[in-house]
Amino acid sequence: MTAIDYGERIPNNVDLASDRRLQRALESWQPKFLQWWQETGPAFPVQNVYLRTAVDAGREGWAHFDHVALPDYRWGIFLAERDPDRVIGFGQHRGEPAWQHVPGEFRSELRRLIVVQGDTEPASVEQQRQLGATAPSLYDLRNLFQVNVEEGRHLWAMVYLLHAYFGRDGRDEAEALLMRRSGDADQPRILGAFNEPTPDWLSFFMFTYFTDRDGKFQLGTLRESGFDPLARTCAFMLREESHHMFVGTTGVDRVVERTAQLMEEHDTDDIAAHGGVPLSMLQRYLTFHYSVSLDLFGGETSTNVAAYFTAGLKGRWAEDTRGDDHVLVDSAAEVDAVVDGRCSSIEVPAVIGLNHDLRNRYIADCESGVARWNRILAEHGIDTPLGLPHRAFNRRVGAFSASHVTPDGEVIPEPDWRSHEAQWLPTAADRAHVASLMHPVLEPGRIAGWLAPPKTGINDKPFDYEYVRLA
Ligand code: BYC
Repeated sequence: MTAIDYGERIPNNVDLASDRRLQRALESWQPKFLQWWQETGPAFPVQNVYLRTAVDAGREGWAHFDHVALPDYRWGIFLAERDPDRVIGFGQHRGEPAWQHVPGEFRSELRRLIVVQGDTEPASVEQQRQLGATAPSLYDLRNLFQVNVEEGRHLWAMVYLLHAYFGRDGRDEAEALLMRRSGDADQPRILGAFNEPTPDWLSFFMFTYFTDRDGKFQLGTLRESGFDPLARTCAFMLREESHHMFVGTTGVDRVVERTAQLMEEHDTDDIAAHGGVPLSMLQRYLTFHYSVSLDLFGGETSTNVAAYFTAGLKGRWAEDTRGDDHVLVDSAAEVDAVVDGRCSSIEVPAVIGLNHDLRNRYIADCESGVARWNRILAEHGIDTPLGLPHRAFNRRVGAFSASHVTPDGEVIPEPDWRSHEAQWLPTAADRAHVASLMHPVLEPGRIAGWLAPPKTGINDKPFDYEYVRLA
């Protein structure tokens, strides 16, 4: 294993220096990346930020914290350690040595998976570009920038694979990753949720809870890949990703906490006038972000996912804990479907239903978040809990996309659904209220009035630490 060399123009632990052609190709992509970062990355000017930088791909002491000027952040290529004995864990090649090169017959599928994964990373940076200007504290501003630089690094992770293993096509795809833009009418990002705006910090916390969590689960399936460089890249990305989950989980925690405090203090549900986010509004934001994130798992039945699994390219979440044959040729599974006008399920070959399998794991994880937010509410004596809507609600992709389904899972005519939409999904008035709360609070130790301060700081620093030095 090569240690991470920060003496190189592109820090890496893949011994880039030994492959001059690849190094040159990546060095010519680097200024285009920096230009993209300049144009679409964080717009809020700061002097420097207390950031975590990866210094080792091993388990212990892998990160280093220091104040860094954002343009000087060292984006690099870090793969988790290689296990020379690793074998493919699923599909028709189960038991064969993991591939160190791209098998010719799976080239386009593998490239597609890497491109889709890669496309989400810059998209999220673009979506969050303007948030710095309304940060509720220096602590939060620092976390935003940390998430942004790491999503930028995750783009590097995918671009490395494209350049190193896919020749000319890979280099073209790497260029295209810098050309598409979140929300652009002509060149949008590939997946739906990555074209939705993230205009305020409540959306940011919901995004990092629900949408980054899709990232956790998708990366978990790619970590199982028979293509070893992809598996190793994703293993390392997942380590960074856990901080993004933390930002979402504790971000929503803190909004819920503050909402509950204001409800108690003023003895009313209607805390909008007191500078808080009312529970009903929180519920609508939660419902929106959850439902668009469910779409990110693709259709309930998919021949794409069957092909990925059978080929050994994309496994299941926690593949090695599954008590079946890991090939699934003769297995069946129940997946969600609309049957006779109702939300129900149908039996399909298991390989066709693997998006559903992954979505189920994701839903269980999301339920744990809701349970923790409800515990916070209960601690304040509030017994109107938050909840996840039915999985069929507000779907644009898959079995339910043609139906209009209530948050309770009832299929209803479209006009009825439309007449209730404002109860279920964020309204223009909700967005205007949340926007009205977004005033920057940028003195160390201070916090905006619509969320509680964090329980602990970053890397053992106190909350009032100067996490960001302003320009
Ligand atoms: N929007 O066969 P189907 C992250 C397309 S997030 C638009 O049902 P499949 C992160 C689909 O591409 C994780 N299009 O689906 C989070 C297909 O098009 P083609 C990102 C969609 O292929 C926060 C067609 O519809 N990683 O890391 O089985 C911040 C039929 O689809 C959508 C991955 O997604 C949609 N929502 O599964 C930063 C992993 N859904 O091929 C980062 C890699 C489907 O017919 N990607 N379509 O033209 C995949 O595994 C699969 O591409 C998907 C879709 C799971 C996305």
